[in-house]
Amino acid sequence: MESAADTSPATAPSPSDAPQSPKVAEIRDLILAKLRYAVGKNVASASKHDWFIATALSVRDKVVDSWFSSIVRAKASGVKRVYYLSLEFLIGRLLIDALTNMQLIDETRAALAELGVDLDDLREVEPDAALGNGGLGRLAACFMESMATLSIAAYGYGIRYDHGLFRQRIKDGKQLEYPEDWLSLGDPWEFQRPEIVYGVGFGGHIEAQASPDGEPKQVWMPAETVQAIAYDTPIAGWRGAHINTLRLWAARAPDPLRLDMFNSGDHVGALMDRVRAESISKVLYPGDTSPAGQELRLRQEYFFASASIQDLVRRHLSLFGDIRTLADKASIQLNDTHPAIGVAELMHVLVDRHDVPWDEAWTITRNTFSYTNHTLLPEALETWPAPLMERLLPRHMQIIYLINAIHLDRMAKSGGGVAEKLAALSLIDEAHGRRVRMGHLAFLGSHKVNGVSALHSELMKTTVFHDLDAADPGKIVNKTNGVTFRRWLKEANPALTSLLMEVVGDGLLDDATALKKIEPLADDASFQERYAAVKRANKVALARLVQERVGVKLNPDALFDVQIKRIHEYKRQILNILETVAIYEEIRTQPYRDWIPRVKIFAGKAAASYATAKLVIQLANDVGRVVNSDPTVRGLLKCVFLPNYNVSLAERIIPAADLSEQISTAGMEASGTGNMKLALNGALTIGTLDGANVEILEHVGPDNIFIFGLAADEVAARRAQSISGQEAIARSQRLSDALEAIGSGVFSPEQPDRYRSLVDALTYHDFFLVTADFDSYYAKQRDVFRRWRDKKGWRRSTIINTANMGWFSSDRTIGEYAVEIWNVPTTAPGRA
Ligand code: F58
Repeated sequence: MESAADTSPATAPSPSDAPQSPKVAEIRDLILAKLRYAVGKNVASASKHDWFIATALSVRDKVVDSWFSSIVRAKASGVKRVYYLSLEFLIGRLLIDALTNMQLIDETRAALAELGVDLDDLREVEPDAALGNGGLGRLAACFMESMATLSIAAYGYGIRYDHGLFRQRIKDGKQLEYPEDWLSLGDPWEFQRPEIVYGVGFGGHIEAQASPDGEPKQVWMPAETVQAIAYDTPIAGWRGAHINTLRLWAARAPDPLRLDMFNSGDHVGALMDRVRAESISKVLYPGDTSPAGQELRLRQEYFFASASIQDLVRRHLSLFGDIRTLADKASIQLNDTHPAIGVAELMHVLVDRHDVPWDEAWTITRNTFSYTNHTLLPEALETWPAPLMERLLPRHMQIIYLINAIHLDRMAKSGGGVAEKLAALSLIDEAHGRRVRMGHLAFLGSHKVNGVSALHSELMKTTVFHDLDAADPGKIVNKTNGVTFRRWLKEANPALTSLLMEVVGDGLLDDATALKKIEPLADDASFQERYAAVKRANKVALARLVQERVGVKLNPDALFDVQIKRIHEYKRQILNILETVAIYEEIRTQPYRDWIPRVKIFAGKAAASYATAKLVIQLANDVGRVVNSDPTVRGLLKCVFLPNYNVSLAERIIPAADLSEQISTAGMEASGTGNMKLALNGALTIGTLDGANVEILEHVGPDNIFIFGLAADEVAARRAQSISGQEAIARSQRLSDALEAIGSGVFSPEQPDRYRSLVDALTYHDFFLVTADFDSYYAKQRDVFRRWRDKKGWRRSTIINTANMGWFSSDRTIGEYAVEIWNVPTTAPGRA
């Protein structure tokens, strides 16, 4: 980086002759002032990163003005607050987002141009805030934006990880994980609040002390205290009318070092406590295969839940004075079970610190909390070993046991007293060595529990929450996910947005259902042409990026067939790879056929400890290497794996996609949100009847989506019969050839048995029913080809998809949470 030593004044290059709007001049001067006085650079020495910081700080000033007004308004009206607790916020970049929502993008672009700086270059230097893993974290980010847009007085609470989701590199086809370093050059959006700090206790013991009413009072004496320090990031809603706070906690030791140890010469030992404390906010998803890793993860969960609850209780008391009105003035949404320990923490605060009687405390707690479930996968439903929790959080375990005792007693008396039933209802899972079921705790401690698509919410009632639902009917409701159109339409695809706005008008981003107005143009030749031209330009841009990043040249007129998401067996990337292999074989054996040029694009990360998923990444890369370099393929098929999938890469791929792969085993994808982003941007979906695909089908109609495969009930029935793939493989020559090619080393000649384990699993233990769905998937892909050949038909379907995606705006989702779960008022977008 250039040095700041050059102290000549920061002056603008001579202004252009063109008349300037005062706003542009004002922004230019503000950026220059930030560059000089906040960054400490002048024009001559400023790097792109310096310009980015100066520009971010200039828009942040505008955000802050509106932020203060929002806070004052909420205070004056005494409105109920919403607290969104999430271990993940997958925010991505904020510069274009903030400029868009503050309606400053054109002026800032012009101001920077006067200074000889290109806004698009600055966009690229901002690191992604990758404080999340996948859909759950991105949903939290979309929700933060929509809550601000609807002027809900909301706070997001999470952890300020030093290192977000790992950076993925691909070497020799394999995933390698490197630490991600988003904070290395500072974060211009955040405000450190060193004065907002809470102690979070761990370990120790409980003392029963006498209290005036004769009941012994339980007093927790933690052995260790870690400090949680607040960092606030303002989140601007659409048109900047309302701004909310994302408050992330960093962990610090109460003492920076043990001075006695340091002075006695043990310089490393003197820092041990600090290292131990700070490890809590060091990385997102520390590996949890070791006991130490598991303990760290539980410490993360309690750390952020406790700090957040202490903070919101303090706010409530300072605003309203009476802890007993908490549920009227605060709604706490648990984003998955990760913050579920917050239920026990609030009970601890109410009962132990504020002397609220148990029953009343429980009513307040239940009325305050609600819980969103994001998965039915048994292995993803969190449980913690009871001994670990007893050691780390003794008072909370006592509270959990008491909640459980009262709950089971009630269940036994109300007729559910059969032993197996009580075992299923219990907060403690006795079958796997006494573990605390965090989903049960979240369920019991909430007044509403929701799934994230219609199908998922129904399956919650018939599977994992069956008994709890029967005991508390009506508690489970559905809130189908949504995505923010400001980011996923306007910022990601400005050209399409402009075209749509010509028809729909400026209100498109205020009311996404207005998109419906383009439907009558689905057959309009000129509109089709213009839409297709936008798509092609986006594909050219993506092809450039692919060439830069992986050195593969793509034909922008080929069908871009895209699967971008976490790599997981249930998402079945392998099904897509099998079809790629099958077509590869056919292009070679039947070269004369009228093939459609197609590019398979994969991107996604596999959890570092998930060996099978990592092998799938390697297979995609190996298949790509062979197919892309085979001259007999003549460029008719390409297969690329783009490394380091993140929000910013998604913003580049989605606008360029033609086909969206949503091919999970039915019943296993809770909702999906990539499916919504892709359909909105004019990709047609090939998918199973899973998650929100079902609702996308309902909105776009069966002619404009490619549905295949077993439905959720058929999956359950098939699994009950057998999960062997042998029969399906025997029935399908194509499938058996593709498996044979993969298993015998056609794509890994240097190690022919590399994929033997994958092929064996599909053959003998195909839990995700890849083989059962293969033929139907293959046939559906041929329907895709047929539609692609019918250019007008394809374009028509594309337009109909975009036209009908308005319902999938996260503004709609948040509006439903506000009315049916939180009971808070909303305001039309853009009005405070
Ligand atoms: C996702 N879950 C669901 N979990 O898979 C997806 O269907 C849904 O659309 C989305 O939530 C939003 O509701 C998800 O992203 C995780 O990343 C887990 C975090 C904890 C470790 C295991 C993965």
